[in-house]
Amino acid sequence: MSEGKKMPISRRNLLGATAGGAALAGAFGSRALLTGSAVVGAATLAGTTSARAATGAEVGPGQLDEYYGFWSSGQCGEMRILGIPSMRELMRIPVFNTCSATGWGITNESKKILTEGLLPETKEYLAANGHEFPPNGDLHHPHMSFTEGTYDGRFMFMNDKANTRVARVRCDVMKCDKIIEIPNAKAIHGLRPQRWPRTNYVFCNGEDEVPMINDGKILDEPEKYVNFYTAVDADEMKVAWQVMVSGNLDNTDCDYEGKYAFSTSYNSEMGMNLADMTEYDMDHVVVFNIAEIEKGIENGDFQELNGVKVLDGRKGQNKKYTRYIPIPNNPHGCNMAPDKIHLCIAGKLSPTVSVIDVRKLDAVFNEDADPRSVVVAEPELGLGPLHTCFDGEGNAFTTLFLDSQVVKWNIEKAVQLFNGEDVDPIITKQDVHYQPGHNSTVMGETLEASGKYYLSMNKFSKDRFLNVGPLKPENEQLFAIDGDKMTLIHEGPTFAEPHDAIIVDPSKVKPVSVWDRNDRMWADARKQAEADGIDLDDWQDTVIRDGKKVRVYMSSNAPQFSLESFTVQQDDEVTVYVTNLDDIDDLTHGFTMGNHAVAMEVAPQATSSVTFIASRPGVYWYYCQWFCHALHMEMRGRMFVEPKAS
Ligand code: RUQ
Ligand code: CUA
Ligand code: CA
Repeated sequence: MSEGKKMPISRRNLLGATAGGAALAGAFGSRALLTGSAVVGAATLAGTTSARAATGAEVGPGQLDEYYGFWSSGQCGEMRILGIPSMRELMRIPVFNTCSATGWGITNESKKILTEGLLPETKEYLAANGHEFPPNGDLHHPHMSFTEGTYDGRFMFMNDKANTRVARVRCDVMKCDKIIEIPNAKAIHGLRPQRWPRTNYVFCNGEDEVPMINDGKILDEPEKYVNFYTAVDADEMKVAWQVMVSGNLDNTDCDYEGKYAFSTSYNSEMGMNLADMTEYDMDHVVVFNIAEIEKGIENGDFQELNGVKVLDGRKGQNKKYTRYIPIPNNPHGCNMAPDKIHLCIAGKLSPTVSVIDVRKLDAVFNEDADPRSVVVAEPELGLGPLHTCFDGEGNAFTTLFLDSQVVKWNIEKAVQLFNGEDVDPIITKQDVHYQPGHNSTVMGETLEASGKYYLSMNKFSKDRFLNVGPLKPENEQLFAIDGDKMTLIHEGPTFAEPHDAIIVDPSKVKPVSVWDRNDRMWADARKQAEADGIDLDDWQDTVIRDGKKVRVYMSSNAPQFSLESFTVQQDDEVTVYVTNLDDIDDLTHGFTMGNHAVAMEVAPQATSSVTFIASRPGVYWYYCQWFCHALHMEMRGRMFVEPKAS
């Protein structure tokens, strides 16, 4: 191998816990290592169709899937819904992106959600750059709300690393209803809803540290850099509190008791470059004591920063809010096992997973026990461990990025090994293609975890698909788990770039097929209609002039808009409200105004609105953009813009 020349030691030794950090990072990123560990054309490729049938995972045409999959789309900024085990993509839910099909980022209803949670200084920045809201997002971690340790089907929560935002999607209609920007923190990465007693908080990691007063006066004084851990009130979608921490934050999880939350940090060094960030052999996991933090808020032990109550949980503050547990080495994944006891921290640059017994945390907080005393196992599993998921039977699956494998191992045996017993916790290793990041099992992050299917979200697809140019898709593989056997039943490309996914039993999620006419999504439209004397629940064909503002109310019934045409004056600000009066399953209409950059979805019984300036005189056709009827093409009408009197 070519890296052998540069570093005359084997990469397995090199990645052992004792090697120097910077050297490790060099090896981790090296091109040669990346390609060297790929298993090209492995036997697992063959016969996935028959494998699917053999494992009972075949989903024929017209058959429904067993499970929902809720998918991140990374830098595409949307959430996706897949069917498991077919891996068919069922829907895309726009969140941090814009969407031409649904009008997300175009309609007044979506623009309100995209803008109302932005900080004033962000709005100023965006205005200076010709935006109303960030046109991009980077959605890594979608997770469902919990009640008593399992999914309750109310909401999905997700992060935007790119613009430091947190969003919520309503699971009844599968639409985003809230997006907030998090003050103080930079780059929200890890995100996890509280499990117990219910999701009162959504825990959010700020990945990037910045000077405490970030006003352009401080650059190279790392001691003045801080990082923020944020708890968002899940019902209100407002920041409840923040804790200032030492080191940066990567991934987060919490326990099954509502007592502790946890964050991994790969930069305990507070380094500003790669060499510095990998200097120490040990980084840490920060443990947050929820009850003590709430007490601290109550007792006024906080400072107010940009409207947020911020507690000081930095190292050496000797307060009860946080503890720092040393963990090797630039750790990444942070995953709580459904046994309610074991927290698994993936070592990334260390070939180990550090297992923390959360029952031992009380002693660390109350009796100042040695923080490392909570580590009850640290099995060596392979190279580049990133994330762990669980089967509900005491076993864990950890992705090995560098080895391009998943390792299935037994938690209890790992504890026994740590205690000096002669046991091997590793059950099996399975090749995947290639370089896996996240993984998931069915209901794996809940008390109802099952090992039925295993999802491997691989970062590289290389030679697995027809070449589509320099930019390659990612590759996702689904395995059926039967005892200790893992059988590949699906692999398929995905566009940029699913990071994380959860697999949810359909008994937890009950979306509607037709909107409630009183839904709060269009409360503003309803208010305006009332003021204008319009009944939004009935046939509408009214144009209201209000100075330079014109409000056009129309309803739709397949295959017709109630207004065949309407007339406005040049430079009027026109708002079109369309209400879909059809209440039949799957009868969505749309509204597209030709050459006006206006398009939106209007699902059964929904109201949507859009506002634009009619700056060009002439005739413009509007049409229904969702195929709804045999006469769908005929579902159109004209806007007539009269020229300004000169
Ligand atoms: S992180 S590959 Cu953005 Cu979820 Cu681990
Ligand atoms: Cu209505 Cu197409
Ligand atoms: Ca480090």
